[in-house]
Amino acid sequence: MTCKTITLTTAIALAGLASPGVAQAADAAWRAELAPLNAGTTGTEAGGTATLTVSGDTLTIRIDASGTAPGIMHLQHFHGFPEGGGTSACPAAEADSNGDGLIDLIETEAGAGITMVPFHGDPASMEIVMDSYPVADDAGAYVYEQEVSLSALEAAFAGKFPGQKLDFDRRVIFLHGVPEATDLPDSVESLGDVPAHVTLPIACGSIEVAGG
Ligand SMILES: [Cu+2]
Repeated sequence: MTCKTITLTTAIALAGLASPGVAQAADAAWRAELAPLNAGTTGTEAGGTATLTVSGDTLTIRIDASGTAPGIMHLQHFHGFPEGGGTSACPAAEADSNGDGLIDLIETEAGAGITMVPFHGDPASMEIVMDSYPVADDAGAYVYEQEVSLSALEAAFAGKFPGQKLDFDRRVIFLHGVPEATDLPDSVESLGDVPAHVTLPIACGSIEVAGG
């Protein structure tokens, strides 16, 4: 009787170790609550929720956005510091270093770092200028969901930012973009020759490990 009980217990323990389903369910997840930026110019409270979920080699990126300018494409990325181990922060009002009333992309760099991984149709390409970012519907909302190979993204990321790992919980997510007709002062800076209305930050959130 005693012998039989031990055998049964051992069998259950081994089954638990061998079950791939258990390991998959325990994979990692992160979350960011996106709060509005430059709402005085956008005229809306852009924001939403982003989740990053890893299951095996699949990273699923999902962003539920609302309050964004309707009918236009919205660039979205995680930003971070390309060197060192610093943790990015979303900009506060003081980030408006030139005092023009707007926090432009360049003004976010001191606290948040630079554009790192694009959330469009092919994140592992690491190409920032693409036309496959999400387009907001007539109500100013969109849902972006993209699966990407985690190992491919890690390799591409390490190639572009040597010595850096994805380290999601040190990064922030930005949503960008206001209509072309938006009256922006000339002092609003952008990246390269990308127009300022395309890169103007409209929401930001810190990525944090999701509970559970
Ligand atoms: Cu960005």
